[in-house]
Amino acid sequence: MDISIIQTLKEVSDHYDLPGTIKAFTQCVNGHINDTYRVLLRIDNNTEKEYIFQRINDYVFKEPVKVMHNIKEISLHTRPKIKANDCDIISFLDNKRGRNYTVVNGEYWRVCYYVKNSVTFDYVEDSRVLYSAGYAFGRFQQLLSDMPMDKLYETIPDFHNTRKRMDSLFEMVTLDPLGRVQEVREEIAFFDKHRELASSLVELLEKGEFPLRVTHNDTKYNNILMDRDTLTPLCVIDLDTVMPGLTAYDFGDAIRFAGNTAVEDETDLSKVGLNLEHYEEFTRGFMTACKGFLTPKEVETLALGAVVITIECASRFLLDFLNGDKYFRIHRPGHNLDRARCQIRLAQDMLKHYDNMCKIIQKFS
Ligand code: GN1
Ligand code: MG
Repeated sequence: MDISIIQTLKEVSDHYDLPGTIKAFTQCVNGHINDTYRVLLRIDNNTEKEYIFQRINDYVFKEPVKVMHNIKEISLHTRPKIKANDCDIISFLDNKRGRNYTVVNGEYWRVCYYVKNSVTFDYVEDSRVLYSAGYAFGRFQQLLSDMPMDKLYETIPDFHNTRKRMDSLFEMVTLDPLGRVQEVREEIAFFDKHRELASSLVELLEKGEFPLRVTHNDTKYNNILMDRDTLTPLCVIDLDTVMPGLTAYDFGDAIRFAGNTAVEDETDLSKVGLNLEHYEEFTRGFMTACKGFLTPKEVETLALGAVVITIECASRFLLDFLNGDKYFRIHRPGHNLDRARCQIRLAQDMLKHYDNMCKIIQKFS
């Protein structure tokens, strides 16, 4: 184990009034962006307590202080509304200087409690998890539906501006810094064909057809801690990208992940597609929690959100592959290309099922 990381975790912990000393830690590997450690503190001979220590990725988040400001604001807004047994929203501990982040060796760190008896899923068959995930992300939107938008920074400008995402991809194709474009002609043709569709929600927003809302913007269900026994949602995590956005993208990104019949980076594309039963269960949970505040146009564009965000995500993976894998952490050569191909296949399958997707939303609206 890297000795310097132990040293760093100790240094970080010194900035907090924690009740004990570090006894052990493990690295959590499911996120693509930040570095996350589960840290065990020894309090006395009989007591131990677990925390999460996380290093913010400053290649992705150029202004970590603004990210942490947003998280604090969300916490202040939602805290009074959340009752004892409700699904919570993660917040970070204040350090000895009253800040919810700590800088060590020029790196930004934050610390929170480890939520006991919690579990996250990268792939699941149990429909209770789908309902829970839909409910948790719908409720998240509902809790923030009256939050003044001007309290939040746009921490990654144009994060889900799919028109700009398409432009960036085609610019990278022109640059082709590593000569990888020749491998991905078919994939590029897909984006060429769907470039207009990908921009459709951005256009509707520009025309004022639906409102901007405070959204999560990274609604994979592994960003919800669930109760290991009951599978009810305990806590929404990964608030780094909470900022003004579209409900359709939060719904859509969740479907991209939860509705896939395979994992996000499946290489056997015959396994990849939209699971309509999972889609329906997620939608049922989401619409239950969102009752009363979505506009008819927002409801009408939810399914479109799933298609558009899946195309967007595919484009981001492909761009990163062409650019030498600088943004998303990879675990094998070609990993971002595998991810892109999987997302393209999923988007194609969604297009085939599009009418059904819309009907299911109508059923619960
Ligand atoms: C990244 O936090 P993490 O690694 O789960 C990314 C999301 C992508 C997702 C794809 C800040 O999320 O936008 O949808 O990977 N986060 C950021 O799995 O870019
Ligand atoms: Mg994230």
